[in-house]
Amino acid sequence: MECRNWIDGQFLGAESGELLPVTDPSTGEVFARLAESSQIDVDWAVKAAQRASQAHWRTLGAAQRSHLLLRCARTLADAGEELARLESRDTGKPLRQAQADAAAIARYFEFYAGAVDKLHGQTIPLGPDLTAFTLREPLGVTAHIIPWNYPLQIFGRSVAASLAAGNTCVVKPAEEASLSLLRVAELLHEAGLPAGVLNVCTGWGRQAGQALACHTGINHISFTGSPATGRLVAQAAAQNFVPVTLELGGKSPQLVFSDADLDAALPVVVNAIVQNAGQTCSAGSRVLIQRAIYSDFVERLAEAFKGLLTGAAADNLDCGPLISAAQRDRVRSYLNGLEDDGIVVVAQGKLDSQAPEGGFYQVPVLLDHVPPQHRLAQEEIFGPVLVAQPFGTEDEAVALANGTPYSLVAGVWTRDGARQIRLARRLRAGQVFINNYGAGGGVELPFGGSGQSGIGREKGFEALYALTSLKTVAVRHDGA
Ligand code: TXE
Repeated sequence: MECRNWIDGQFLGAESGELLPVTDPSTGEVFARLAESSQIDVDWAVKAAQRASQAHWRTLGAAQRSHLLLRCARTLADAGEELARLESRDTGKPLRQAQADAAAIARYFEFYAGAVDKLHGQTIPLGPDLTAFTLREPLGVTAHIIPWNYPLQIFGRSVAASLAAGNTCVVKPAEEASLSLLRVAELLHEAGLPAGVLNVCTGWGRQAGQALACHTGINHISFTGSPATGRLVAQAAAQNFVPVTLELGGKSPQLVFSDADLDAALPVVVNAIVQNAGQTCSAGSRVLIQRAIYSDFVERLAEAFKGLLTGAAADNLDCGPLISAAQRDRVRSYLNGLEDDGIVVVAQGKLDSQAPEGGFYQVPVLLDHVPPQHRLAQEEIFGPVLVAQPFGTEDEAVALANGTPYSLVAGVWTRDGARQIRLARRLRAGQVFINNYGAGGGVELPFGGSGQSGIGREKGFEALYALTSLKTVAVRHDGA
């Protein structure tokens, strides 16, 4: 399969003619090639987006934009199975997880289709002779640099919001997983999205991604990825005084108190680290357990981990492969020399006997006795590795939970209502979930962190506010 960029309503090969290989994580085999875009291709895409913005998109009536985005949502929903199969092959995630992602992208378009005509300014009373009001205007062309872990979902949350806000978009998917987004671009065109409103340039991050981040025709950048690359993107944005939204991952804790409904907590704690093989920005990668129930709960987690099966994406097991050999080696590097640090592997999942030889597999691992300052407890591993840590008091739980450079999500399991509210306020996280984790996807819920987790909020109405420019107008009308 040879794929081209989607620019100005058509597929176009890279100007250089160069291609880069796409590997199936379940087998390690190359099964497609992508256009290796350079600054020239990115420039074509940005110019197409600028033309579309000026020609019609930014001035299109809210109701018309809403209807069109709703048609996009229906088209994506109809193509859900096709998109899920593509995503599953490309990213290695079990098919049912990719099906959930395909449903989510349609839902993002549906949500933002419904939000377009509810995006209002305000009126500000200034006295009898002056009336002031605010207008929310499109920014222009927005850039979307997307990682490989959830291409469909992350495209949905940032591109649907940006189109709804009246912007046109240029997307740079990850070199490891671009296929579903090229198909999405084509489908959206079929649904009626005019040429140039959405453009997709594939290629290497340091080449196509950097060219997009630095382009002077861009008016906003949404980036999801690593803190190191996020810093480069923010520096590029600073050169052009362009606002950025950075979503840079986490080391999110789930706090399990002794009064919690442990039967309810257990499967959710396991799923929060096993989903997408732990390659999730909001993965619950630390479980903090109150001492009174520590051994019992760790034992129950261990039983669950031993039953987890890892294998090829198409086999739809608990866990698929990691995205690449590099990511697998990165995760394994965290698991070397554990005994020297006194860290205990409490339990591991199993590799399916049918898993192809060349796939990038890492079974889920549950670790105990990890010192709070150890890199396993501090750094984002981005693999199916869960660190268990005990705490005594609520204060200790909060100190442990807040004791990393990240602050994306936290989960709390307790039946004590007052403690639920106290912890919701004391935990340093962009989202706090009480007696659940993720609220079923959260298209409507503002999402993002601070510190090493990034800057700004996506999802919900907050995304629309970030993707519009606020203009204040004051009118003097003497004699009123
Ligand atoms: O990320 P990068 P990588 C974390 C996770 C993972 C680590 C490395 O811990 O192990 O990052 O993953 C594009 N200018 N997350 O190397 O480099 C790149 O092409 C502009 C967490 O894949 O950040 C891709 O599209 N763009 C995260 C995107 O940036 C550049 C999801 C992400 O790649 C660029 C992914 C540059 N100079 C990784 N260099 C999350 N928050 O969910 C690369 N890119």
